Amino acid sequence: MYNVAKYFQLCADNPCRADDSNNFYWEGKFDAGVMPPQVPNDSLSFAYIPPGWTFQFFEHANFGGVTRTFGSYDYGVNLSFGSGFNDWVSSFKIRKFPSSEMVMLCQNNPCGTGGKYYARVGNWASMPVEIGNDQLSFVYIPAGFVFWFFVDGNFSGANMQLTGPLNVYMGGYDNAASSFMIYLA
Ligand SMILES: [Ca+2]
Ligand SMILES: [Ca+2]
Ligand SMILES: [Ca+2]
Repeated sequence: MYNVAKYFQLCADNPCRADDSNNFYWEGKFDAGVMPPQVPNDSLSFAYIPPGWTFQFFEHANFGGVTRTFGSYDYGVNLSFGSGFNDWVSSFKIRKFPSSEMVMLCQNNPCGTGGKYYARVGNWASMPVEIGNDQLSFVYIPAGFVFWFFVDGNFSGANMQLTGPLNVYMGGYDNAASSFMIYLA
């Protein structure tokens, strides 16, 4: 058993098998275009993500199809796969947070007068209340972060991926964003 908090643990069963026969352990950056033998294609049911790291998983091999990203800068994340994602993952990427910086979203441009929201990594199917739907006007994206926004909710409609470091005036997409994802480049 690798009961060490710094290792990723990916399990084909949830809860993970106590004898580790179907568990995969990993430390460090990793691009897995196909699943490891311990956790075959479309079998992943649980992931432990150590603090300071992110886990981005994909519907198809070689980083294709629908994707989501989870992880925290500050604490480990126990991720039980459900709601359509159980026994579904076919490839993944592991990334280390480049810094403690966060993506800053602003309701107004300039930022000072309206709502602000700070985010590191994750999947926002609708906009945080601090910003509101169709009100995003400015984003600061630190180096290493990718901000992917959509003009409709639940990650649909016209969309754009922006890689930091970047200060973004939303331009033609001012007051248009309705959902977004943040992952690490
Ligand atoms: Ca499974
Ligand atoms: Ca799949
Ligand atoms: Ca606005």
